[in-house]
Amino acid sequence: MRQSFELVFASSNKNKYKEAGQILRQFGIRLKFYNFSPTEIQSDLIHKIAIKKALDAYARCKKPVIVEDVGLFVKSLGGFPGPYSSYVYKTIGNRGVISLIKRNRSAQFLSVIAYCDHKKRPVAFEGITNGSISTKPKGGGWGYDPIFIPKGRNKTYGQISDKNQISHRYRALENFARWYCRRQSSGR
Ligand code: ITT
Repeated sequence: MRQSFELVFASSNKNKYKEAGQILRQFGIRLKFYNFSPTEIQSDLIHKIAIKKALDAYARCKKPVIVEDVGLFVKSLGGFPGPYSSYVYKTIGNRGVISLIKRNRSAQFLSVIAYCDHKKRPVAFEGITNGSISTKPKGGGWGYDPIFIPKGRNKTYGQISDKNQISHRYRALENFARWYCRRQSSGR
């Protein structure tokens, strides 16, 4: 019989938790939500931010925990908003991002999942989905979903029903889950 594991997902964003829960269920991992507002460090590296978030989250919840940091990188804006995606979403929002793009609409969503336990040596896993930014917001979803069109599609994340099978989050969590399940099975 397949083993089942339980882990804490620490975030201030329930949408991320819901998607992560659906994705990890396929790998036999159940998630519990831990409401946590990270003090985000100023860094241009999503990996660094995720590692720091994981250490802070473990210090608070004292249980094996995963966190996620995400950046939306627009090529013609030199990678902006990247590590500032959360702030940019809260301030100028989707229409603001669209208004900045004058030429090449290529973009990339990067997710870094970081795991931390009592060893306090966080491990990070990356997932990337390439795509482009739409000319206007379309569909539902949350965050940047209405403006991100994954490569090979002509609809935004907010218009498709299989986001969780192709998203940056899915790819990072798949990498994490393979590592985690192997590690749990080997009893380390
Ligand atoms: P944390 O508390 O976990 O940090 P957050 O919402 O601040 O939650 P991030 O910094 O990781 O999350 O995300 C940066 C921004 O990107 C933020 O505005 C999110 O809403 C948005 N975002 C992240 N993943 C997304 C997705 O799958 N679809 C649409 N927008 C997303």
